[in-house]
Amino acid sequence: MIEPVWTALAAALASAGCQAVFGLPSDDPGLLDAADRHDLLRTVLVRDQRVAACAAAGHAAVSRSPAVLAVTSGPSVVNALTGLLEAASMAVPIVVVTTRIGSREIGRGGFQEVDQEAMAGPLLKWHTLVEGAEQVPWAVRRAVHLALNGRPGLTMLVVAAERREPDTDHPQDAGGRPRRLRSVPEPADLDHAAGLLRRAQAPVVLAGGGTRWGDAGRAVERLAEAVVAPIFTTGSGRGSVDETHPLTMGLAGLYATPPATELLEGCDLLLAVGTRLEETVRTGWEAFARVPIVHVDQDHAAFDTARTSDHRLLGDAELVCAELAARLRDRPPDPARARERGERIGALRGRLLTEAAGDVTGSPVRRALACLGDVLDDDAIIVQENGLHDMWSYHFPLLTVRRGMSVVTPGEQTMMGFGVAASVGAASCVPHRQVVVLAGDGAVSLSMNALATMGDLRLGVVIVVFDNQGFGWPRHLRRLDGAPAHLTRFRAPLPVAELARAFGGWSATPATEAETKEALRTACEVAKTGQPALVRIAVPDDDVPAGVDRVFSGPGH
Ligand SMILES: Cc1ncc(C[n+]2csc(CCOP(=O)(O)OP(=O)(O)O)c2C)c(N)n1
Ligand SMILES: [Mg+2]
Repeated sequence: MIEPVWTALAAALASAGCQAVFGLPSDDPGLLDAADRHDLLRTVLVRDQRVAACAAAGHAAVSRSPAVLAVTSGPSVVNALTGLLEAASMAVPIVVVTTRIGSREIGRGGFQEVDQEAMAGPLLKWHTLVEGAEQVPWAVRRAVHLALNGRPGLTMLVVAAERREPDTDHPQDAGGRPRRLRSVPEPADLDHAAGLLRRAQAPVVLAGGGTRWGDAGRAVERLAEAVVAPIFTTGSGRGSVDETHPLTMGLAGLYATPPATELLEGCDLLLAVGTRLEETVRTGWEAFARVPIVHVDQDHAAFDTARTSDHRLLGDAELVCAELAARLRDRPPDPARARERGERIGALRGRLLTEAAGDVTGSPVRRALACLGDVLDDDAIIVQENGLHDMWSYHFPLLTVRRGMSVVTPGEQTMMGFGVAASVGAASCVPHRQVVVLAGDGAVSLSMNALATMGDLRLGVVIVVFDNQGFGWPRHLRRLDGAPAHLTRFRAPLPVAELARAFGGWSATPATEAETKEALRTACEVAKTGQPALVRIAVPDDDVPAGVDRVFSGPGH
């Protein structure tokens, strides 16, 4: 029998706007069973809680609605922690629902007793104990409200599903579906920022993950047009702006592609929107340390983290950008200077588009990305890892993200094994959209059971595996340090292609450019029929992404 508390939870989560519950069954019939019976909830059954957490993150990143992760006390919740660490770093809204052991067993060595609040605590914005069905509407509402608002993130409900007297004193849910609350700074603060942008000689706009909500990406574009400034994104901001827009220059920092780097180094004012200015953004950007920053974020904790900002605007990315753009349209920057700037940006973007891809014949990864660009749907979902070779995909315009596409990237943790698992969440919730994962063979080794789940759920995901028979990133660092690389080689390389087929999928190992094109085209067709399709690209060690080469191979290394 499903306890009333679980039925109440499923109903409350659905009415709070949650669409999917990720997990795998444990001992008691609980949330998964109740969600399975609920018409408005999709139950996504995986085989590993770590995959469930990444899948929930992938779902939340694409759907922009809070995902639900169902775990239980003990190894179940602990196994989810790595994925939750990444999800917290991505700032995606997830409500974790877990159980608690019986109260008489607490502290007495009870079965699967674990201090889950202490273990998950640093990753959570809030958690509470739920002791009965009557407490559920309030608890779910608050959990979803806090997951969605400010800097989005994780909340946890610990359900003690013991029969006890109903507590009639609990507030019932009367406020409707929780939504993101948006605000704007004081007019004087906006006026000051507009003045700084108007007077800057070489302003740069940087769009972070906070610009992926609402229509913030378009608002960023309009503001950049009014200022006449190039737009860069962070890894998690990618997808908010249309990279075919003439002011976009791809990613900043480690992932910046020359010659766009010249704009970053020549910048005299940085407008940072919805970003915590994480290390990958600051890496390989020398001018960053001294450039004045106007920082826009809806979370005051984002300010003065990696560096002190010069002017802080607390508010919603879309609304703040719209306010600033209106001010700049009313009183535009000096037209001669704006024209000059526009010409320089246009010329650099022209060089970026023609020079960056270069001759791709020596780089199987770049060649595969070039071929992939031809087969991506207008609303494709691209899911990224962060191994050595797949980092090429962070370099615009080797991959160009158009309006309508979505990108799911890991946050600052860059957990190996994130991508394939996250794609399960993306694909299971939007079955009509093309989902393409870019991953290394090491990452795919950690994703075996996610492949199995794709077979279970008939998820037509395209998986591009850059195979160097081992852990290329640590291998690269060892090579630079003159240390032996054998620790990073697999003695028994992963038979990725055979594995995909074993799990009911399709696979190919193309060698030439023509074969790569054909393999990716077929993979996309196969995926449409609900079959996972894996394309294995053999990669040599020296196919090192431009940013890594620039930053990690230069003087001092
Ligand atoms: C869980 C976890 N462990 C270790 C690392 C450190 N790490 C970063 S990339 C990498 C190797 C990834 O190998 P693969 O997916 O094959 O990509 P490659 O670097 O070979 O291109 C490792 C071990 C990590 N990011 N996450
Ligand atoms: Mg590898």
